[in-house]
Amino acid sequence: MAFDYDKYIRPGKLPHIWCPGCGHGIVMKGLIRAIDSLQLDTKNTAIVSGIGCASRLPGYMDCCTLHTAHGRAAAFATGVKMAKPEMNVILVGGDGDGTAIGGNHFIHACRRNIDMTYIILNNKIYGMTGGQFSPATPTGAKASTTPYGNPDPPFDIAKLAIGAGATFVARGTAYHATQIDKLIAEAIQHKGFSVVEILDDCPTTYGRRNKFKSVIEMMNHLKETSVPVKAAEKMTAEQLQGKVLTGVLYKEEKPEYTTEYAKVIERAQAK
Ligand SMILES: Cc1ncc(C[n+]2csc(CCOP(=O)(O)OP(=O)(O)O)c2C)c(N)n1
Ligand code: SF4
Ligand SMILES: [Mg+2]
Repeated sequence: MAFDYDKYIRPGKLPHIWCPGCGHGIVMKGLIRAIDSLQLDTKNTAIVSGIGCASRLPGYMDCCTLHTAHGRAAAFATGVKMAKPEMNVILVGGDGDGTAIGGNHFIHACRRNIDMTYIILNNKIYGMTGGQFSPATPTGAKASTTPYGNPDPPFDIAKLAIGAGATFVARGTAYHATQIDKLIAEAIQHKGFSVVEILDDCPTTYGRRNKFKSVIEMMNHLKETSVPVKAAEKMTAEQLQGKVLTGVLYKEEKPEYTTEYAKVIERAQAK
């Protein structure tokens, strides 16, 4: 029997705003399958976003949702988790929202190791506002603000998360759609701050400027440039040139923030 996505979608919120060929819908379906596989109670699951095409995702989902200010999803989500530690808290947003205007909130959420899952939809561009370059735009790529090629080096978002202290970091792609739910489900089950970067596509503002002739070409690019971590172990540095690793990239157990904060309250009340 076909999977029933409709039971997680808010009736009346469709059609969605995404362009034909946009990868964001693929990620949303992965998130829905992850929530379903873990049998999360949607009334006890908060999905929080900032601003951008990616950040419109929670609005379609029949969960407890917050569409907040640009770059501030981590701040609002932290408030939700601190007030209701028993809730499942999932953040969704784009590369621009999470690593440009929201970069500060992102690194500090990683550092605190608060038990939430941040799904970053990295299409390497500010899609919603017409294709300005983001901190994830590759060097040399064309954006509306870099018509002669981007001079900046991009962030490796997964490495940034690991460096800032996230205790579970994974990466997938919109091409490998059937792996997205598994990565997200593992991240949600991890006790601590988990980041799942999904490389996806924006054919409208990135693809057209960067000579991708079709969405299929963009999807094939995601396929050809990604290598699962296990396969990478058997490859030489030369073979890995220009490739990105996918799968679970990092995992460790560390004290979780809301649990530690409860101990602080206990100590204060014992005085
Ligand atoms: C304070 C503020 N600054 C700028 C904007 C304009 N703005 C809206 S979305 C966006 C970028 C979104 O890019 P990204 O997070 O990568 O999402 P995408 O649209 O690519 O999915 C910007 C700059 C805004 N809404 N608020
Ligand atoms: S502009 Fe880009 S990111 Fe936004 S909906 Fe269209 S394809 Fe998706
Ligand atoms: Mg983007």
